[in-house]
Amino acid sequence: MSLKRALRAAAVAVAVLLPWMGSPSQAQEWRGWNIHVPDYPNSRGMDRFGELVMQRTNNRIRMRTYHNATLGQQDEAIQQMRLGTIDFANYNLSPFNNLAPSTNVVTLPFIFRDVPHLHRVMDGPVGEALARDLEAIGIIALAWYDAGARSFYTRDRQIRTPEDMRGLKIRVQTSDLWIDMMRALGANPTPLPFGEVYTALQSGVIDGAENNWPSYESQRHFEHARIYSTTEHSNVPEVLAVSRQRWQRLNDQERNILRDAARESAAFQRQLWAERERRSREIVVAAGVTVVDITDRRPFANLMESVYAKHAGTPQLQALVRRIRETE
Ligand code: BDP
Repeated sequence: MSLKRALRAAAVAVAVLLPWMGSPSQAQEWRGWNIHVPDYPNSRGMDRFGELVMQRTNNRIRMRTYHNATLGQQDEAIQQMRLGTIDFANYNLSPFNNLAPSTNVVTLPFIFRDVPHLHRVMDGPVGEALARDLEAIGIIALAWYDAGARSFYTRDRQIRTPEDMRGLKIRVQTSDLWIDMMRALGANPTPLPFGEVYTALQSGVIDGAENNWPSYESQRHFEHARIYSTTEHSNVPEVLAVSRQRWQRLNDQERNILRDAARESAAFQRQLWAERERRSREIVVAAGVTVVDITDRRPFANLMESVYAKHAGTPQLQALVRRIRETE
């Protein structure tokens, strides 16, 4: 090979390899995935995370969050992070149920006693076990976001007892645990992406769905599902995560900056969350939604034994369930 050709080949190799080597001091653009509207607590938490990282790295890591699921629905976005085409995101933990076993434990119905209990669990050893499982599939968990309690909302039927759920077509996230939970209640589970729920409610393809107050309100599901019954059957939390591919190329100082920024953004999100739950409830009530307040949830909880046995039945998962129950 002539010297000229060898030099040209070397130059091409450098041009191709440089972006992959990604030396940490080099400026980087990070794309963030988010499913929610821009003023949602999680969206504002992610924006705060991005601002803090940019400031503290002197704009070496530039972060932009794409709200409103413009980069795709949740299941696709998880795959994209694993492939390294999405760099950071806020995900609900249910879509990980079939991928990372310990996420089943925090999705289980009626597992948390209240919000302070949930925070203590997530900020302790159970949270660490979840983070290890997520890392194994390419997702680095930096902090946990609140997602409140999920309840059923329906087009026509008020839900007071499990008998009221019989035969109802209820939308769920893509997760075997959720499918079995609905079956145990006598309902007919229909997995659908979040972005399709509004139209499915409108057209009557489904009879109802389940979510927290802020999602029910901000996605305008209340326009077609006019009855909200406070079963509060799950408190599955959310993660603020970055892709392992990006993470592996950061130095220690950068990792610390990201961890601190994530922790601060989670404290901010949790504070906004509590306010937004109240406000969303007020908005839908003012819009004429019927709220069915359920005070005795035991008839629902009593039907969940088979779900616990099937989805948290291994010794490891049983140990995590025990840990959660023993957490003060
Ligand atoms: C919302 C979560 C979001 C989920 C959505 C759903 O914040 O991540 O995608 O529920 O039900 O509460 O799909």
